[in-house]
Amino acid sequence: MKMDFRWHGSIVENISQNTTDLLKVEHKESYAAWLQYKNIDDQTLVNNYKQWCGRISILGASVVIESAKKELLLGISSMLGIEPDCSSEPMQASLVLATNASIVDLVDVDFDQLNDDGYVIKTVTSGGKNTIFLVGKNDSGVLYAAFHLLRLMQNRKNLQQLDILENPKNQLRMLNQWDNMDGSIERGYAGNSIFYKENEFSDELNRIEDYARLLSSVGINGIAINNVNVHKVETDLITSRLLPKVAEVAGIFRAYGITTFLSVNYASTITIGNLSTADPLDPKVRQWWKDKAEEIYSYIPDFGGFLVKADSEHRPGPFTYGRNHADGANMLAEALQPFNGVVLWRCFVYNCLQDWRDRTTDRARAAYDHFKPLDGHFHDNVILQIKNGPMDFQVREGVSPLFGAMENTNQMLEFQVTQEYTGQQRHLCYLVPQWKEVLDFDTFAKGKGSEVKKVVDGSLFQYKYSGITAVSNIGNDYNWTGHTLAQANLYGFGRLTWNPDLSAETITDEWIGQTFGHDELVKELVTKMLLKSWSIYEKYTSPLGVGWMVNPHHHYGPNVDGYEYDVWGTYHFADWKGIGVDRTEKTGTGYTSQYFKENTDLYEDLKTCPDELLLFFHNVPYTHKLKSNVTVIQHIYNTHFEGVEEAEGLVETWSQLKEKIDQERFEDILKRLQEQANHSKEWRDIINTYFYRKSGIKDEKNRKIY
Ligand code: GCV
Repeated sequence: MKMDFRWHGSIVENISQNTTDLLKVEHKESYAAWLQYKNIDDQTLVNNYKQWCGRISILGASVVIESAKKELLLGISSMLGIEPDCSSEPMQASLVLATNASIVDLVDVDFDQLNDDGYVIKTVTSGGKNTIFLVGKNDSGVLYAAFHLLRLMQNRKNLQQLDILENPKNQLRMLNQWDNMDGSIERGYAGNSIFYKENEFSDELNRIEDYARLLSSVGINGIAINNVNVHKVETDLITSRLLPKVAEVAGIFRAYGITTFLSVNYASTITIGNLSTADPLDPKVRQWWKDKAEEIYSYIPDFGGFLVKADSEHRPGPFTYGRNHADGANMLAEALQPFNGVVLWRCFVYNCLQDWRDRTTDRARAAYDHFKPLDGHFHDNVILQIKNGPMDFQVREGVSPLFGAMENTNQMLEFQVTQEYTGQQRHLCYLVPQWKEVLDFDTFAKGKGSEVKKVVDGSLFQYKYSGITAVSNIGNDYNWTGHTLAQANLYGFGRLTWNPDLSAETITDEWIGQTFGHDELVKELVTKMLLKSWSIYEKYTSPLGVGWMVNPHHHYGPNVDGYEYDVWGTYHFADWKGIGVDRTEKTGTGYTSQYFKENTDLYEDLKTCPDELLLFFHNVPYTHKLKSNVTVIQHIYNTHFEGVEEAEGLVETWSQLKEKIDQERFEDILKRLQEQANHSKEWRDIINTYFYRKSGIKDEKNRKIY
């Protein structure tokens, strides 16, 4: 069936009807996320923008440049109601798109300052004629420049005197899908996979294209399209049965400057290769992977490489054969090397069945203990992918001490945009402020000023490959992310991978302007809600860095003793005397010694350890006084009461915007905030009651604790 429909004001004809098309019509604001391209109603501004956007010249031809053109035409026609003329003649144009190679004589720019994917946006006035040049170092740079211009227009910025030069700070800016081929998503909270359905690829390719647009608009340039837990069916992704489909998806992403990667089963040689071993030193195994790489590249010549979870949570790995992780990673690296592919080797390696009663073992130590001794042993096309914290994406935990600890091994950082432990997109938890803290954390690896962001942008140790990746938070829900405000996490992640120095305020402001428009009250209140939300969530869930008090397995809702692998006792070591994990060198697990001295000293000493991480590093009596002069137990009570009040405050604040937001998004968000406020009471009551019973100490303010 054919239909016509409006995509935000511009008429798009003859598009065959499928689910995605209907989503775009029926849920247009929710679906469009931050690429709303709403009609601009300020006529002066429209007239001003029209002088730049009426005649576009495009120099160069490639699928990526074609995407830039498509996006500009869509954005301009939607916002300004005009259909620009397009040509390849720069002299007559008001907007010129080009790579620097094709434009070098026309615009006065020092192109040597541009790195791969970088771009210049410059307004040039000559002979009474004004032109905006969008010039990329490469084709992706042109696309990023187009998205940048559209961002400026969506944010109603003046285009009169643009002189912008942007280079991405990180070379690899990736997302990891934890999508399974049965259509489910591990830790997915926004419906099912947009990639797979019933163990086949989805045929809704235009949904994947819209995802690519969203990602490219914030600078993402790589994606691993299947879960790191690779089951039998996904092991087949690297076989001739499914590679044509992978290639089709890779083609969609390629047009948006995004390289496709696959998560692979370390034991593929056994599962699909008819070998009896996956020993990385076995010549037959090595040859199998070399042949396999060649086959993959025959389908996808620019394939990015493999993402691997090995020897972790029951996944196979080199330990089975008495080999180490350098042996495992290097075997794959060797196979990918002739094609310039890379291995993203995860450091989330730990023994999930370890005995916690022995207080010298500590899951937090595991990544460093396994990998630090291997520094310098990995091939230069291996990148170690390290979670931001040593445990697992908790509401708050220390920063992984592995960052900066391996001078001779490429490293990249892994965040989790999907809100596994942070409210599962039913609660509002804007993670940009948390990620900023991690990126700005000073490792002291080369003295003061050795922040994590400088480790993972490769500049501290001149890594050949490095970057930032994250677990995505999208699914096939009509608004992509379940909670509409969780779109801000995806946006913010992308923007931070492009430039970790952007402030949370800038990112938030940009996102709100594009997503909800420019009403002052909307800006003020949504900014407040987003920027406070991590702290609110932390208050009613996880005090002082203790972490993990969630229901086992699904990780939603309060359960103080809920750590699933903790068959041996409690994770937080709370008893009648006190609470917290002693990770000190002196009396605990020795984890603090994995940091460089400045941080070891900071965390080791109770007097200097920051309150918000106190229970992550120390076991203290409930009566221990925090720097705020409040006791630990009183802090637990206070923050849980405050957290509920503040969660209720979110509902009130949002309610003030009823007349200013379209009905669907207003109500969707309101419902989620109401659920959050109710659920926060359950958290408060369960946690306060638990610690009241454990400690026997009353709330000083005599509030009701059950
Ligand atoms: C993909 C945590 C999650 C798992 C996830 C794992 C990982 O343990 O709960 O769902 O598995 O991290 O990052 O590999």
